[in-house]
Amino acid sequence: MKKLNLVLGIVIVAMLYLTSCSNDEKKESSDTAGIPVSREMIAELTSPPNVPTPIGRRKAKKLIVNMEILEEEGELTDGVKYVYWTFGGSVPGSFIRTRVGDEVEFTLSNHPDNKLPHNIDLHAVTGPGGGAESSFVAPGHEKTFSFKTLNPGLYVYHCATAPVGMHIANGMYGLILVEPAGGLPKVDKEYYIMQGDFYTKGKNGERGLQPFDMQKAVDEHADYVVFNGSVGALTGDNAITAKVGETIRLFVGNGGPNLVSSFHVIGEIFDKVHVEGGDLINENVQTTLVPAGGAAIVEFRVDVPGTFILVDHSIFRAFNKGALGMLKVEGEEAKKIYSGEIREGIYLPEGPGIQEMPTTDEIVEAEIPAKSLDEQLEFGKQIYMQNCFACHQAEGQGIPNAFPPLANSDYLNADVNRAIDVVVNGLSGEITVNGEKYNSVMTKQMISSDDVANVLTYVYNNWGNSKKVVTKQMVENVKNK
Ligand code: HEC
Ligand SMILES: [Cu+2]
Repeated sequence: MKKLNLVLGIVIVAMLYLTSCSNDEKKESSDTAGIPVSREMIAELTSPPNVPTPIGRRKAKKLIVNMEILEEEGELTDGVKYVYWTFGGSVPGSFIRTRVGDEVEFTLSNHPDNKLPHNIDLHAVTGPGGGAESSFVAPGHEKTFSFKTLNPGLYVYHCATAPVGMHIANGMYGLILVEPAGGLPKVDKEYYIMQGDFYTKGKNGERGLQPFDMQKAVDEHADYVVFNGSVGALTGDNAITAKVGETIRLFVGNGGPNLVSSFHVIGEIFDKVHVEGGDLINENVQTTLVPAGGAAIVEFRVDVPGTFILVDHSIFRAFNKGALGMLKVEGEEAKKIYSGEIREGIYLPEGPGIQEMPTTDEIVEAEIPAKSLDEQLEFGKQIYMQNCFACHQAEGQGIPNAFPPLANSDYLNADVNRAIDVVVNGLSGEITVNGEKYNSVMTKQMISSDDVANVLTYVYNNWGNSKKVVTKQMVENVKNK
């Protein structure tokens, strides 16, 4: 009888415990908007692979985040220069660490030397565009908006200014962590790693300053796939480190713009993975998927010394395109766990040009030229919507301070050969259109002579322009001059 009472007692206590638990949880997730904030605090921002101090037991605060956008030249790999567009001067951008209930006051400033307008879409924001609509900012200006962190997790942020893919491809992404109340469990080491794919005019390894290649980006033919913005950002002297017996937490993000990452550490098993950066915890995982525009938190204890290689297990990306990092672990060997010899540098990047197969010439499909003015206008409209619309807008009205208008444009109408040249070769430097100054960059448009003729004919015959007809021959003349 006594035994039965005891069992009953335990069952009742357990039931009470379970119900109170689930009530608490509900409170947590539905009431985070109501968490009060006490005082103000300036957020610590860090560049990769470092992360700011854990939130620990601190209360929710008004958290001031000041982030500056910088467009600057960097090195994609030895001898290959690239103009990165960055949040805070690094790729990925500065790591932001918050807790649930924080009221984040976010100021985004666009350095006066920058060429383009930008904005920020934080996946941790509940609100239109994730902040993008409130943060669109021209060079030399700043914008402030605020949001409350409602959901814990690891989130991507990125620029969402048209052409969105181009801004992301140039490095405009990073991570923002929202810790639960009381913080994540303590670990010994934390690091920040983010994958991205890059598209250059030249092949992988071709030296010099390499411009972004829109066509390769559209085709998803990445020349480089890297961790933390460049080949070698996490290898050799840049490797992340730990000691035997330490617990490690990696905040892993993927900026894309295109590729999904199969994140894996050679010689380790993830003890825990916060799947997709959310609450679901999986255990004993070999490889975890990190979607483009997504993240994961992986945790493991290092038990033996050696160099552990971080890869995107889509393996040509690792050994031939750069998606390879290193974790160097020092300490006592643990023969019970691993008895073999430990050699460093078994896995070395192989580089691009080693096992190239002989190629046959690319087959170029014959263009079908437009047979009438109507057809030219129809084809031209399609090209416009695919290639020009993102910047110059649907009615050719442009965007003030950023993209000049094509509607009623005195610059366009004054000189047809100059307009052809702009589309064929791109344009940078100061120009004046309808009395307004623009000093920005238009990338060279990788379209055929027929398409240049069609799109310009479409533009000239719309929105109050001078109704010129541009022929393929005129385009070829400009190309050959
Ligand atoms: C990435 C954004 C972008 C795209 C895409 C783009 N342009 Fe431009 N375009 C610009 C910018 C910026 C300038 C001004 C450059 C400067 O300040 O030197 C410009 C200037 C021009 C001009 C001369 C100025 C004017 O307003 O008349 C023409 C003509 C033009 N673009 C046509 C096109 C056409 C046609 C396409 C599509 C085939 C296109 N552009 C695609 C950004 C873009
Ligand atoms: Cu941008």
